[in-house]
Amino acid sequence: MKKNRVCTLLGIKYPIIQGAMAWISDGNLAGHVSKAGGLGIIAGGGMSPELLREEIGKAKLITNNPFGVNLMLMMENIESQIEVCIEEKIKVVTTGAGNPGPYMEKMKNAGIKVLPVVASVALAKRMEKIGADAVIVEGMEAGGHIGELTTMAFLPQVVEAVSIPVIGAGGFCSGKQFLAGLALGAEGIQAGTIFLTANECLIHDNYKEAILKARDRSTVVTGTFTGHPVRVIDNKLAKEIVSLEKIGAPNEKIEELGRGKLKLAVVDGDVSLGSIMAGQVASMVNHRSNVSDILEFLMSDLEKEKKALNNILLNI
Ligand code: TUI
Repeated sequence: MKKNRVCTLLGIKYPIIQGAMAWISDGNLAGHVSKAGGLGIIAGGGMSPELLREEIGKAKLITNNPFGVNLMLMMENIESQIEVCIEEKIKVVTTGAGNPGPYMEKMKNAGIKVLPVVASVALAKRMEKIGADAVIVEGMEAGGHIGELTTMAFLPQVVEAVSIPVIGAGGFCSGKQFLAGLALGAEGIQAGTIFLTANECLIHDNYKEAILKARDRSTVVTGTFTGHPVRVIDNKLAKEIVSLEKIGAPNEKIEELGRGKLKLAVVDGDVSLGSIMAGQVASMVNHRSNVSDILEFLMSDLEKEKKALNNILLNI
């Protein structure tokens, strides 16, 4: 049987990528995910090149397995971040919030596998044309900065449109969802929210408690009107932003209110006035565990659901 293309491409055991989470996925979390057989990703967004190098160093102390770095394309220090990735011989870069076209050749020449997050079928096709190794298709079930389409509708459209491997993101946190992603044509998944309560995830405990307490309708999308939709757990800050949006307050005022608020929740543990970014599956994350247990759970739950689905299919 042919090996899974995502595992072969990335040199990993399980086709599971830990989604980059700004202020959250550091060298420690990424190192442990890669050590356990997935692909850990250090979120470069908001980091200085020096800090990025430091976090890469931490991950290297944890594992010799490959791990990746996520680059947010609107960062002004993007060029120096790419230099750090090249110097540190990073194997995989994922990109978010834009078009990595201008940097593609440089990264490919350095032997980096480039996996852009795409927000449309057109961008996915363009990425394939300019040499992307795979694309990450993120539905709006995801946490943080999101696009407009759902995983269910968007993922199979990209799968039809490109020949490179497609990785599904947004809404993945169990064997059933993993299996559904594979059924839609994904060859791997990216999951972020499921790692928020991992013991190796070094965020403030209040943030973890907010995830553990979350229910099915606990997340809301702020910033729809400013053109920067962000999914967060509903709290005082989210309500303030949404009410400003409803009265048509100027974009600058709304963006100003949101500035620095992710750090406030992640580092200071202010879960009332901070931004608790999380996906819709936050309600399914109900306990704390080690990263390796999370990966083992996803793989064994997938196996269980494969069998259950086989039985269902026999009767239809
Ligand atoms: O980037 C993310 N998720 C994020 S970034 C982040 S940090 C942040 N902090 C405060 C406010 C906003 C963000 C938190 N979560 N996901 C990847 C992603 N990329 N989602 C959507 C896109 C995207 C959007 C447009 C990808 C490409 C794109 O291309 C535009 C074009 O050129 O067509």
